[in-house]
Amino acid sequence: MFQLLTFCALVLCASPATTPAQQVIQTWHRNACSLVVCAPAERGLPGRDGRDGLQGPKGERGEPGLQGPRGIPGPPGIMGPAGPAGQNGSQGETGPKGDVGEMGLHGIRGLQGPPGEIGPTGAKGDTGPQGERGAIGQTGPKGNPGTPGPKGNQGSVGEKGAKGDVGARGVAGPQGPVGNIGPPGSKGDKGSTGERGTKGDSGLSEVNLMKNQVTALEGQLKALQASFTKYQKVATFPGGRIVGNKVFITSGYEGNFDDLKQRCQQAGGQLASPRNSAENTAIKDIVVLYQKSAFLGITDIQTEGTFRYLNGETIVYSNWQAGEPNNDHNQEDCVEVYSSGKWNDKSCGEKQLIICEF
Ligand code: MAN
Ligand code: CA
Repeated sequence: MFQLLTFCALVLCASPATTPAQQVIQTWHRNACSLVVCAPAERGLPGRDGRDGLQGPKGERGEPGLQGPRGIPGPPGIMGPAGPAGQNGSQGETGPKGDVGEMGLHGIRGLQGPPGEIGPTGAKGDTGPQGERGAIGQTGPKGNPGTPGPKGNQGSVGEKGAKGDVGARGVAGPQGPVGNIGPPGSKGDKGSTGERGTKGDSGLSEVNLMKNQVTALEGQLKALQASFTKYQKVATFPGGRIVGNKVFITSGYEGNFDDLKQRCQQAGGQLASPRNSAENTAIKDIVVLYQKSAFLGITDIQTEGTFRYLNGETIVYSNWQAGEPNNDHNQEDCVEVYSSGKWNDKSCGEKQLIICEF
């Protein structure tokens, strides 16, 4: 088989095939393994229908074809030079308000503000603890002498007797009441610790020690009372009187109201200002002793007809002479005490006896 094919190929390839039809023929011959004449035929036998005809003459030129589709645009040309600047356009109208922007970041904390005003005063505090018991009060003043006994009945007329003896001295009056307990003293500072004492006797108990101390204190107190009484006598001689807690005393000086008032104040007291009959009597006694009327610490300078103490308080006691106060000549604002103890309103410019109270 292989040799046959080789043989056939030698025969057929004498001239190359030039048309599709020739190629078909060559192919067919190879397969059928038959002899084919490849040179052109001249007036030979009629060819087989449809397979062996000659190629016809070239046809006339055809009508021009339809225009083809538009080509792809070419690349842009090179940019020309810049033209002159145009004029500014007129200002446009204000645009609409934009939307609210997003919330910004949290700001930095501000500086501390100034201090506030001072607050109102706080409520009153609780009452403090009760103070310690005060020291025992001073001994009261000596009592007034007792009143003399009633006068006896008149006897029958006898013979003229001899001159009688001098009568016995009257009995001293009873001692006055103990004075009021003084106000509690303020607590003293704690003393420094003393040096250690020598060892005491072992015989006395603590109670006995205290008894001895009390006995010693009683003796000291008795001596103090005696001394105090003596000094009271000295202090009130001759123009002084003691009534309760008050001491009325004169120096014998005489002056107008303002003068006397100032002198009593400088001495740490004030012009005598009786608040009851006992005090008024003590003042009267001094007036009698010095035989000179005295000004009281009472006036109606502030309001005519209304008498007040020097501290402005309206008087709580009075002992006016009948017909007084009369504000004689419309210039009597001060008060004088007569030797009777009665009061009269008097011109403050008059000179009177000074009596101060302490
Ligand atoms: C008389 C009376 C008093 C008056 C004095 C003035 O004694 O009229 O009322 O105060 O004179 O010196
Ligand atoms: Ca008068």
